[in-house]
Amino acid sequence: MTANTGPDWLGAALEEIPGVRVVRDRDELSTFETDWTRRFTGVARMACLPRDTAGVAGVLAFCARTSVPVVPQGGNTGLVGGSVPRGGELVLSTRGLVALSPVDANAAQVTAGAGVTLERLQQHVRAAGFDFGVDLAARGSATVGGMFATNAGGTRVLRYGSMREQVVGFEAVLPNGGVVSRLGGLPKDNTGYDLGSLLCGSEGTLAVVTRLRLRLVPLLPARAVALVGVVVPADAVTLAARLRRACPSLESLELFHPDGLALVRAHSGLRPPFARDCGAYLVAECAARTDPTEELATALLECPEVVESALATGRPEREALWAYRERHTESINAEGVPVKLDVAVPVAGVASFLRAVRGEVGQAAAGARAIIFGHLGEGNFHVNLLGANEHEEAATAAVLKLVASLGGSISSEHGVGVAKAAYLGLTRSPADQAAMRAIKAAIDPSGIMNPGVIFPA
Ligand code: FAD
Ligand code: 2HG
Ligand code: ZN
Repeated sequence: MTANTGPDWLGAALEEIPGVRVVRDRDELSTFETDWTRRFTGVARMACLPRDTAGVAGVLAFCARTSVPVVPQGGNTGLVGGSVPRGGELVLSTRGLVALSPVDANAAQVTAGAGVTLERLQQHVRAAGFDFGVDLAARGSATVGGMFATNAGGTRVLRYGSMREQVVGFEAVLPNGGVVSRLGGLPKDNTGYDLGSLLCGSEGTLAVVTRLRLRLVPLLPARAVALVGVVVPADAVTLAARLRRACPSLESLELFHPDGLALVRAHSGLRPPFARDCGAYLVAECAARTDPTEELATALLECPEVVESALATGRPEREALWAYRERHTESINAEGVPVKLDVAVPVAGVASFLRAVRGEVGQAAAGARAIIFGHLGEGNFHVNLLGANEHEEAATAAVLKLVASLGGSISSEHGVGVAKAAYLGLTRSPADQAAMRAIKAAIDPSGIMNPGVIFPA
């Protein structure tokens, strides 16, 4: 391989690795340098796109030998700044790893390259009569590798769990170039440490995942969606608990507030869902082999918290109701560059959290707007702050401390990235952090993998 000399020694060396495309052009590089929110941006030294596992191994082995820091990147839809360079790293894009095996119908599994988008995976497995257990609005760009690396959640966790629960095997390249492959699809395999579980949620700080063996779920053809208005957010919490008990086919329970609805409407032109305004809104989706509309409608009839409701069974009508919830992220982005906080509290603390959080933001950052929505089923809320200006850090600290005081999580489904690294100590003890750092040092001794992510630089 090319000697470590000359101005372009890195690019020249990477280009010698079969199947690796190197990007040096500044215009093309800029597409790898800024995150989806526009909050996180940095200059990449260059980018490379391997087309197979051997290519990834060649790149990582060379970078470890020459101490070149690497930022793995999938669809670049991550919301915590972990997928873009901070300054001078090599971006290793997985977009070339797009192989997709035929669906193994007997095992209800499929093997997907890390760069396969969620949408492509969904189309592929649905054509074979299966479905994938995780769904999220960034499906057109988010890759399965990125979803694994962040242990993505989304709108179906209530029924199927997060990304970790969908993975029966993985292939990954360690920073020394070693390839770990456990793609046999064995639902039971207790041979030593569960490295896949460790890599899931490691945000590119330990390895580059190259392929995943994924568990599939039945494709449920009959669906019903309800959009419900309630008087106060606490009513949505009670209502959610009732629906969980009453509807065995329940798949999603999502929450949003009137300020978020107004923002979505302003940016999308959608009509108001109801004639009168409500204090909070809940989206509930049921899915089954036979039509679950009656199950959902009957359950709602028995819930005194419901003041407004709309029910949809056909796909376009269901999508129209979901749009009020799913279009929050893009509408917030259209308004400005938000501070994104992705937190969770135990079910018992949800009502207290929703009562207190706006007050905390108001005290820390007068005039800031807090748009709060999310996955009520898991107590997972997205607190998006607009207009916090010079008080962004104070408002972030106030919300995360509130979450910690309620026994919650400061990073529920998006990851720590660089955005939350400074706050790790709020919910992870010194012993816990020391164990995580020891793992990082053992697997990535030269510290080339996504430096600054999870652990402060
Ligand atoms: P990237 O953004 O490219 O990377 C994310 C992290 O993973 C980075 O740290 C990166 O270094 C690392 N990484 C990426 N690929 C690999 C790999 N192959 N090996 C090792 N490390 C890797 N998230 C949710 O959990 N639930 C939601 O409901 C949800 N909805 C969203 C809606 C919108 C509109 C948007 C923009 C984002 C949403 N997200 C959601 C966040 C985002 O889509 C997820 O975090 C997703 O998992 C990121 O996938 P990606 O391919 O874009 O990864
Ligand atoms: C969602 O649930 C995503 O829609 C994005 O996790 C959340 O924009 C956000 O803060
Ligand atoms: Zn979410």
